[in-house]
Amino acid sequence: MRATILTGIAAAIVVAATAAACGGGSSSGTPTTPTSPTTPPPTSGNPTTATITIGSDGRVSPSSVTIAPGGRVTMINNHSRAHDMSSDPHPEHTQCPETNQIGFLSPGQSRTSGNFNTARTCGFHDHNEENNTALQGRIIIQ
Ligand SMILES: [Cu+2]
Repeated sequence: MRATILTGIAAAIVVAATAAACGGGSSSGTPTTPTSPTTPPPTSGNPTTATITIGSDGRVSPSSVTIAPGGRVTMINNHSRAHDMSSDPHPEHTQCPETNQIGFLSPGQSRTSGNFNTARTCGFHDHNEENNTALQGRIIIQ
């Protein structure tokens, strides 16, 4: 009689363990404490937008900007020549594809990047003047 009860308990434990194993992670069996439904992104205190101007002297100013994750950068071309603003490294432009949305800027033209969602540093350059350091800079996302 007693052995039967123990066997029954053992069987129940096996069933429970199997069910937990097959739970697919939906339930660990531990009561979950409700948390706030969405965790807001950490506010870094940095601005979500920044503007870089290519001046009449053919130099980017400022050459370095810092934005918060999710932010965007607008580049304005006030130079007399067109510039093709692209992500490092040249010529792949793969580091920060968001930068490549700025791309080719005719004189007087401006365009905004995509959203820089990942905290990192993104170098940029003029694809047509890849060695011109006056047209190089960085966008720091933090
Ligand atoms: Cu390039």
